[in-house]
Amino acid sequence: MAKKIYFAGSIRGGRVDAELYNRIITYIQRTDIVLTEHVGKSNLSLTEQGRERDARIYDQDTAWLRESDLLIGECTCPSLGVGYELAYAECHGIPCHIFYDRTKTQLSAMLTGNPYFHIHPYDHESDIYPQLDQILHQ
Ligand code: 6IA
Repeated sequence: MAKKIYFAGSIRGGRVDAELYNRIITYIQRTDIVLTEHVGKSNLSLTEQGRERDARIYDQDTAWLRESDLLIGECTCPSLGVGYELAYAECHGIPCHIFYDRTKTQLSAMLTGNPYFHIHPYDHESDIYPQLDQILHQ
């Protein structure tokens, strides 16, 4: 059965990897359901639009997190929101897989130091997809 995947990637933390997110999301969608397809879109509005609108984003995203089977995060570009989502997922027992490009960044010790998280450092984007196959089809 298709899994529900919460894909987490930086939005206000910076959109330098947005195209990579989109490729990962498209790959996952070949077999499974991505609840957060918007994270890979190129035309996202990054500007703050008030606490009320952000409250709707928070409510929707935390509801999706609670119903997801798995969180897959691309964490090369640091993001406070993604860090929060990882901690939220851990609190709700959602398995979390974290990818990051080790040639570009070092991950926070708060992630690599937590044995709850499955950490997948990679050197090339092409390393990501076989690992996704294993995660999604185990
Ligand atoms: O702190 P950041 O903005 O980098 O946090 C990014 C993470 O928070 C992502 O993994 C998203 O799941 C979540 N997130 C942050 N902003 C939004 C958002 N903004 N919409 C949905 N999820 C968000 C509005 C864009 C919308 C018009 C599509």
